[in-house]
Amino acid sequence: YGCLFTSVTWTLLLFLYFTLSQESQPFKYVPVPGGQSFSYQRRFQPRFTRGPGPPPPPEDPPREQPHRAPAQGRKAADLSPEMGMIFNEQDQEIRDMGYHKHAFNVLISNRLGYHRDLPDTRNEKCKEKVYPLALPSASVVICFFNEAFSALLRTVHSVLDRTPAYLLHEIILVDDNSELADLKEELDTYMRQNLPAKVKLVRNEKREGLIRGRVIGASHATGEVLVFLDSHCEVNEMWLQPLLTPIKEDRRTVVCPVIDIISADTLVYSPSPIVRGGFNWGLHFKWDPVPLSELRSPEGSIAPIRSPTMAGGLFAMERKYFNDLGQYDSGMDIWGGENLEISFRIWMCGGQLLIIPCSRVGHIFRKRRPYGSPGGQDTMAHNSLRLAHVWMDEYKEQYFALRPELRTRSYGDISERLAVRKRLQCRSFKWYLDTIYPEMQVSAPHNKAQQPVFVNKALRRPKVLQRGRLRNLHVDKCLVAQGRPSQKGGVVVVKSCDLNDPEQEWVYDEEHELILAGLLCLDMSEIRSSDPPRLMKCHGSGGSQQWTLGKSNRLYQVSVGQCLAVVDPLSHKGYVAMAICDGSQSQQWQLQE
Ligand code: LR7
Ligand code: MN
Repeated sequence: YGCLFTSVTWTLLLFLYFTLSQESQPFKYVPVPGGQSFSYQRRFQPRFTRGPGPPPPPEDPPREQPHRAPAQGRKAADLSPEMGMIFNEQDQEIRDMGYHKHAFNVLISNRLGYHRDLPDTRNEKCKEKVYPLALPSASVVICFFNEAFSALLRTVHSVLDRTPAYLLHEIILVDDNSELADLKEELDTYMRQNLPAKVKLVRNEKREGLIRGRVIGASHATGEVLVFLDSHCEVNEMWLQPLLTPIKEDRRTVVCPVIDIISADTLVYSPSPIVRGGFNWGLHFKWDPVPLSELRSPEGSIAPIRSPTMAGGLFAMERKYFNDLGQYDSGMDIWGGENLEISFRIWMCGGQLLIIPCSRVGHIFRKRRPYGSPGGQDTMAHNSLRLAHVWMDEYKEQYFALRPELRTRSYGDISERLAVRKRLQCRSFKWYLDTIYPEMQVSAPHNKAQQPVFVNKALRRPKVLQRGRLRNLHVDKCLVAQGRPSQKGGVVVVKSCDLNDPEQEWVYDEEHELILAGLLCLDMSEIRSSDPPRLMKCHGSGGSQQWTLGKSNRLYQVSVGQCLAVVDPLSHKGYVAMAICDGSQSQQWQLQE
């Protein structure tokens, strides 16, 4: 995997004109930064003097979102880094509320519309593969709770757009009693006016959580195969046939696509490495490298891979087999644990779980989980406890060793699940570990839905594009650390430029990071975009540390959608802040030797 260089174009959007400057958009495979706690602040909007200089930014986009954006024909990888540009307070509101309610950039999601082209991330060899025409039909089940409308609709339309109609029996949307007022009506209207009858909607009278939600969805389905998707996915070219084929060959096969990464900050779609599912003794899912023994088949890198576990959200399974195998544990609440439970059950009770490299589906890896459980319970612990007691035999002690406080915690009635295990004459957990997951060893618990990561990521050093002083042209001063450049969390200010001071030297690299004095990265909190930028440890995953230094000398922050400005050019304090890009003098920067 190298970098993908985008070409210089003028792109016409129905409602936005963007100039794309010549820029490389490197693909990234990095973990989501750890979940931060969130506090919402009303944005402080600094005022700026407006000088002559370059023309103002493009006109405000019309506020009405067209149902069908003209994004077709463009590759998602070609998305302008300025897709999230804030033009006015309304944009600001959509962006900030979007991060608050959904933990990703809803402004960009809305601007993309409900259809877009995606880069075809499959291995070239996949394109030569032929699949049988006669395949079982699919019922796609999508549960959602408070989903961003544009993300939900892009999920639905990507399925309609990229699935042969004869294979798509239906799409079943399960609204898990969402609380967002507009969502209900908006969806009703949209479904009536724009969606075919094969898209159905089931509404839960009360919040059930994604586990019972899927069981409810499945109970309404009539297709031969169930395909589960999260409500913020986009399926890629030829995604379904490679999933249905192994199920047709063996009904006890459960299959997962490769889960590509849709960036929460930029909505850029990029390929995931081929990894497989594992877990640790804290009962958290994790990605593992594929052992060489799995790669020995004649098909090589595109052959299905046996996976000890699944991530949970995206998989296909024969509908009757789903029912025979005991659906899900309906005693599990809201979120968590069901993915390991069904994975253990599949392997231990005579099935197999495969990852299919030629099937690709993108998923928005959000900054954090944007919802809780109704009573604030730790449903992950409750659900994990149930699965440990039903499936893990003596190995549940490994879990209790890490979570001693759960040893005596009640977990409800599991007799129905024990009966499932008995009825299916399932094997022991020891057999599963020995045979399916021999790599398993004791390791530290891992915490959240992680993006797949390339193993050699740490070895990669981003190439330097430019280095020098970062001079504000209006005040003719340079951007420096207010204190020491090595101080994490320190703010930056403008001071007199000193060509001999190494602490004033910035490096701009191909990851679009700005690194001061070879130490820390210029970082902008996505959540509190009213805070000034700070110097933080470089995390290499774009977003809060992704800047574009492009045309018209502006310094644009990708996840905030604004430009760096000197707050009060007449003041000697030299404070800087993010502000709506208006081309004014105080926003003009040059990185020069
Ligand atoms: O109460 C709820 N009701 C719901 O309907 C809570 C959630 N949901 C919906 C929600 O809107 C979404 O569509 O259920 C779906 C999954 O919830 P997410 O997106 O909050 O979950 P996640 O992506 O953070 O977590 C992963 O692990 C979960 C464990 O319970 C589920 O199995 C998710 O489906 C799963 N997602 C994936 O596997 C995508 C790839 C992530 C990785 C790695
Ligand atoms: Mn998800």
